[in-house]
Amino acid sequence: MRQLHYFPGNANLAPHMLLEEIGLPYELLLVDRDNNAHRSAAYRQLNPNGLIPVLIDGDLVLYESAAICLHLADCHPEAALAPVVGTQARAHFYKWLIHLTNTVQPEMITYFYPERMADDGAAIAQVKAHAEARLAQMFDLIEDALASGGPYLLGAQYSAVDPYLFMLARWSRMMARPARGRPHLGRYLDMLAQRPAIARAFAGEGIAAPYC
Ligand SMILES: N[C@@H](CCC(=O)N[C@@H](CS)C(=O)NCC(=O)O)C(=O)O
Repeated sequence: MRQLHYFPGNANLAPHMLLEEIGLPYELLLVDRDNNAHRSAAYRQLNPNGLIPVLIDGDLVLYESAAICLHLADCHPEAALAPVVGTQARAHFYKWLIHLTNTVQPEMITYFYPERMADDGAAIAQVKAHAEARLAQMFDLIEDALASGGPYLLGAQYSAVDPYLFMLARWSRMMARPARGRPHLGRYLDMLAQRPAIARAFAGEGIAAPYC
């Protein structure tokens, strides 16, 4: 049995969308962030970092959203969520997933928790503003990639990097230049929002459209 420990809209969104694409049964378990359940001893048994999400898959306990996405894609080749190993498409799949999880996502964390990076109010505001500016540049480059390729991030094939980008793009929705404000990204996000598995994942987390 699969279980996804989640909080609405958190880093569980991309794995959740993949679970819906795969279509096998799973259970959603709410982590009560409002009461700091992610910091509890019981939750830290699952993820010692105290971060959401965690996937339980049989006797496997797995944290890190991108690792969960890779695991789900590997275990369900019939869902075609990643290109064939050893191909150029697979290399680009790695490039995008690692860029999203290793470059864009940490900048999001800086944006949302700038008080972890500085002590006084002015410095905290500056950290947040710089993170937002860097994220805008990152979304500009993703816009360029979609402009010269598409319709998906890898081109013709939908893959796990698309839900991952959707999740991160959603997190930019309150920024001065949200991801959706760029023409190609806007059309891409509209297209993904129509995907039944994505709509089901949002519904499962109690999030209504528009998502971004
Ligand atoms: N690299 C981790 C990051 C997970 C993460 O930062 N999750 C956030 C929610 S989106 C969280 O649990 N935050 C709680 C906290 O920072 O205290 C992953 O992708 O799984």
